[in-house]
Amino acid sequence: MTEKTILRALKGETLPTPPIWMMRQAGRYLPEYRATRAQAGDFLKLCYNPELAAEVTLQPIRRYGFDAAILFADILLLPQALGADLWFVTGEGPRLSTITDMAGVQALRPTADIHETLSPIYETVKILAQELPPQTTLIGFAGAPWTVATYMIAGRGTPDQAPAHKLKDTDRAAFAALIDRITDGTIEYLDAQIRAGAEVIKLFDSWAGSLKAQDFHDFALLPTKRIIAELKSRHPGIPIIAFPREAGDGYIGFAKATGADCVALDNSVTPEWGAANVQVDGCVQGNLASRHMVTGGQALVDETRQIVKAFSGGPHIFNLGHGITPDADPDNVSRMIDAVRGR
Ligand code: 1CP
Repeated sequence: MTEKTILRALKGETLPTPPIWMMRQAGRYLPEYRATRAQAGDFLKLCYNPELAAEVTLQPIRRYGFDAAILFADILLLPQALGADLWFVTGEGPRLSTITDMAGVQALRPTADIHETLSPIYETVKILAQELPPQTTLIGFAGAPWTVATYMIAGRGTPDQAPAHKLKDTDRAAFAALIDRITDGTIEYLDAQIRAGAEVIKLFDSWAGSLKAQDFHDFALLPTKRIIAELKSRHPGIPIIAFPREAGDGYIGFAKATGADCVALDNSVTPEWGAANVQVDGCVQGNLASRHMVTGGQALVDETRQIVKAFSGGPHIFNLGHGITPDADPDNVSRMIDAVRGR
């Protein structure tokens, strides 16, 4: 069998048609997802139910034939496994118990204990490794340490990550200790996902854009580099996609500096800029604005074709610049895929 298209792109091959998947491809815009979530009871029960989590992972593969499936889970399960309380408020989002000082960091559970909480996630990966079509790549993931820390410190999503910046700037030792604990946990969590059958790993640093200069280097770049080095030493050749969202100039050289095989671009940069500044170093992923999945029309087709064209000179995996939103029209996803595949 020829190698899966996503894996070929991640090795640096320029393909005539870019492989495609979509951030949050299993999610609330799909009626079949909403039905399975209702069956599970709530979002966290869905994450920890291997059969149902595998089912929602497979739904967008059945409906659209994406080239990759992403494990259905959440970046906030690791904080929970490290001892944080976690719950989801319907219509609002996640809530966690907060960490505000070194005592809070020291009260976290030992890294080796995370598997007690996370073992159902590895079961989901095992089911998917069995059930996915042979051409579909299975992506495992975690949040990057800075992004996970912003939720563990604030106890919720924040527009400017102010509580995390405050801890970083007023109690650097506690903040750095927290980043280290998350980094250690992330390595073990992803190692277990790979052993269960994940073929690619993606690190989501959704809030990387709020770190500047030295902070970006210390808390976005270095922890990512440590995770990648450790995973690659345990699993030689495992491909890794880094997503330092809204990093701006921080995107330049990020793959080389961290050892990532691919850098995912958000839509604050143009594909032409991405091709000239990031794709020169290897594979890129991205970067259609998710609003086109809501608004559709000719703009969706034109923008999709422009992105495919801009990245056609090198390795590229087509994706959105961020996750698809619950108000998206499932038919617009089909239109995007048709435009990518030249239909
Ligand atoms: O109500 C619901 O059904 C929950 C909505 C939802 C979903 C579908 C959440 C809550 N998480 C998820 C799944 C999820 N989250 C996946 C599964 C795979 C897929 O892509 O289909 C992945 C990869 C994530 C990653 C994730 N969770 C990130 C990083 C990517 C990003 O979007 O920036 C972040 C920041 C989270 C936290 C989170 N989980 C859920 C929400 C609403 C949020 C954001 C909260 C906030 O910042 O306010």
